[in-house]
Amino acid sequence: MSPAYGDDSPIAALATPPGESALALIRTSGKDAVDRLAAVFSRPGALRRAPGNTVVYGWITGPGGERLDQVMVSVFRAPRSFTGEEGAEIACHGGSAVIRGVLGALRDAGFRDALPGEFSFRAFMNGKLDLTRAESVMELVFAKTGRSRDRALGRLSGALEQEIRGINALLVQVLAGAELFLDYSEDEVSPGGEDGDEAAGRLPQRARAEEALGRLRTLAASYRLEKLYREGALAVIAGRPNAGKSSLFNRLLKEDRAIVTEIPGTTRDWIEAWISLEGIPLRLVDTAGLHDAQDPVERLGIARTRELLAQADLILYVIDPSAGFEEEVMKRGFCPDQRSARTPRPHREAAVLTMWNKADRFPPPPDSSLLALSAKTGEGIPELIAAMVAALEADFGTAEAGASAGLGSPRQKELVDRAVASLEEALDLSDRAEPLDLVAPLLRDAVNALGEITGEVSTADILEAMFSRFCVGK
Ligand SMILES: Nc1nc2c(ncn2[C@@H]2O[C@H](COP(=O)(O)OP(=O)(O)O)[C@@H](O)[C@H]2O)c(=O)[nH]1
Ligand SMILES: [Mg+2]
Repeated sequence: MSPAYGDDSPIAALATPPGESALALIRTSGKDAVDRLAAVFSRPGALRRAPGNTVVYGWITGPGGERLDQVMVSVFRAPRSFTGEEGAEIACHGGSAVIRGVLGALRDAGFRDALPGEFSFRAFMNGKLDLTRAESVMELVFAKTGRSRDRALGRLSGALEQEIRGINALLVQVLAGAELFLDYSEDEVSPGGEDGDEAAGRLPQRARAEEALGRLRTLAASYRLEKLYREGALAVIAGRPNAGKSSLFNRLLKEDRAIVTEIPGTTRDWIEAWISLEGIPLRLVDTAGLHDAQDPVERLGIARTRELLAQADLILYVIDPSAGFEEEVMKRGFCPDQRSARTPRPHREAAVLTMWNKADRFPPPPDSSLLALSAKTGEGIPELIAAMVAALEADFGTAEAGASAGLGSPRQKELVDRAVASLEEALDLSDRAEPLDLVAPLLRDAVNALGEITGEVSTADILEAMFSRFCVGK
């Protein structure tokens, strides 16, 4: 039978990337993990006696007692460990033969290979982490910028969990009030009697329900911005050949990555790189110039440019004033050629920043509203960066002042949306004086949705689907 989440066998996994490095970390967890490890350790007594949170030096040994590697073992005793179980972390040398050897010895000692996310799964099952914190661990692994990391750390330290639990506490009070009222009216008030419609129309503690709804909506609204920090945005540099797109790409990257020449059509395939735009992870793409190309390779490049433009969150449109359509630009405020970029936007409007490049040699007219810059000298680049940040914030939203809690995964967003919808319907029914026994189940559903976010209410399927997306060793 294949191993499953939730069995309690001792597990082991490499937690660092495979390959050559100074050190590698191999994690173990499970009942009697330290004793088992002692069976393949040069100083079994020292290891068995080691208290929690101490480090023991020694050798991992093979089946014939031969030395496999010199290691440091950190010992953890239940419940004071990441998983809540007994465990040991082996810092060995980071070579593939060493790692294979140590993992082999662990298998001989009765450890099985951990499933993806199984350490976090056990931490959750043992009450060490709620689901929002468990998810933030994976966010931390993938965080691309300092700000992405800070957002994930806020969730790891429980900012989102607390907010969800706070909102849930409000809703539980509202629900309890409604249910009490229902019980009371069943027992004490004769149906259809004088007091019969008391049970209708009035949601006890309505103000609390409204406060909960407001806080849930704030959380839902945080999602796009959080997603921006987590996954980043796509910015595509476009414009006619020779406008200076590759020069701008290199300038923003602070590196000579793309080839720059005075020959039009130099960039044929697109080039991309991730940059941190004041903490926003940005996938920046340099593209082939847009024009009526005859060369088949160039035409394919242009087709790709159009595909990228269709997906972009931000389009940086570079105008070349030396190419002789300054007047048009001046009059209309944008390049006539911009329309030939024919940016199909299936999902949403991408923000377009149009810039006047080569301002070092061709100063823009005084009344021009375009961003003037020089990719060559760097003049105007800080202003461009500020405009890019502003455009993305206008699109994705800015963090509400003081709001530390934000949503960190699509799973959380779906559940908050479900809670908002149920709560809105509950309030609507109560406004229309519908009976409370129609309102109460909706409140209950909102409470359940919030319970699923933290994991208080969850099923094996949901947990498995979630943790199996994690890295092995986490
Ligand atoms: N004077 C000046 N020349 C520039 C500037 N930006 C690019 N160029 C020049 O314009 C030519 C085309 O630049 P490139 O970045 O390859 O343009 P692309 O075809 O749009 O990628 C090169 O000779 C660059 O040195 C600028 O800001 N000022
Ligand atoms: Mg180029």
